[in-house]
Amino acid sequence: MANVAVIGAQWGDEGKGKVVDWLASRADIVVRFQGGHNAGHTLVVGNETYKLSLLPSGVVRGKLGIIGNGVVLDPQALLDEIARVGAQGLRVTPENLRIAENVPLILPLHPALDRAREAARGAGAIGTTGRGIGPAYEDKVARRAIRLCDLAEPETLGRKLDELLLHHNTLLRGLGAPEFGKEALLQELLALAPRLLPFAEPVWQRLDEARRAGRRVLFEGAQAVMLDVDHGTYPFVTSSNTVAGNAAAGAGIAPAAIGTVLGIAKAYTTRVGAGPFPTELRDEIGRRLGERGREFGTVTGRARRCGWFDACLVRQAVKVGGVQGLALTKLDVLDGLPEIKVCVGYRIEGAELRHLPAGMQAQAKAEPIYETLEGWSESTRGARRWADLPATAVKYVRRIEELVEAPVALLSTSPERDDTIMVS
Ligand code: 2SA
Ligand code: MG
Repeated sequence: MANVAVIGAQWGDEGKGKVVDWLASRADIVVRFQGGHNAGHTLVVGNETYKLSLLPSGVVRGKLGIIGNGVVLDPQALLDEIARVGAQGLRVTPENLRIAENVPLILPLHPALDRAREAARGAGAIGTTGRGIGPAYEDKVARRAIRLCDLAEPETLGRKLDELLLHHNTLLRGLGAPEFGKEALLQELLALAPRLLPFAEPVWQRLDEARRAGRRVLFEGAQAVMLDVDHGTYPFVTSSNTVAGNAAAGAGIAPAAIGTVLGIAKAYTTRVGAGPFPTELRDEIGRRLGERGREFGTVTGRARRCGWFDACLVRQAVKVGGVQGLALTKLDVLDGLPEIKVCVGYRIEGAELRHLPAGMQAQAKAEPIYETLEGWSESTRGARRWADLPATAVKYVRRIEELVEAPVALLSTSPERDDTIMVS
């Protein structure tokens, strides 16, 4: 197997954790290249359920995990997560986890700003995870971020904290939120340094060596294409590029090394947080999808909004995200529905479109154009062979392939890793 990048093709929570876990058994190294602890990947391994936010999923399967420079790293959240999985019997040490020395850090002032801004937005809130992701990326781009390597240089740290606090305290004051003092932050970071620095290294070197040795790398995306800061439903997006192209920049490796790009999509659609969602169902069917699919956020526990599969949007995600094949998950949640709708385009003020335009108002007004397919009464849960699926379920999958213009390469029929069908 060549290298593979896995990205979400909708608004997140497509079941990337399981598919990454399935692929991790065939890889040597698993790399996170964007996002932070706003991600929530659930892995079911036998009787253990691991909820990972920052750790690359491969560590659960004894693979080397790498956190790339494209991630924003909350040191305390990482240490907490390491302690949490440690209590489940999984040891994370510098032997199985390496972190890019140039990764920007999330400090306590980032979630404080994130939450104060969300509160100030009131009804116009984005519905962020409140983890400080946006403010941390802002600091990175503004060239004032504190990076992991700075923990080894107390002088640099002091100087950068001055600049950072000047900026943040001005903003926090304006929002009526408590300000931060330098000394406490400095001491906190210096105390974390000896626990974090053993993980730090120029990971690009390790990846280069791995490439030359023919070792297989799996790039694990977080969030999804429709939450991409450029290509998503802006401003209702996260603050990183979630498309496969960012795997190269966010890890420090050649674009050609990314390999095959697999997009993950649920057999229906969900979204957490605010923003346009043309196929959202605010009715009994929407509630049924949420219940049967257990649609609650891994990180925040928020209930997810549910709706029909939007083939128009996934097709767009396939194009901009560089997706070569799809893994379709949670097909079983549709079991027992007499008919199933699929969105094939939008009607916006009388015009019919085959893509979602970028304007906020246009996106909010987009009404789905549906195609109706026949459902199935049989259970598809746990199916492991294509031949085990009812004919109408096969038809549904085949129609999705046509509409999104990408083949369905994998079909996942339960959270268990082995309940996966390779589609040929
Ligand atoms: P942020 O916190 O700045 O990244 O939020 C901006 C938008 O991005 C959405 N977002 C997500 N959507 C789905 N899943 C995510 N991760 C968790 C999970 C979510 C949870 O995997 O379960 O536990 O609630 C995720 N992370 C960010 C977010 O909802 C905003 O719309
Ligand atoms: Mg998730």
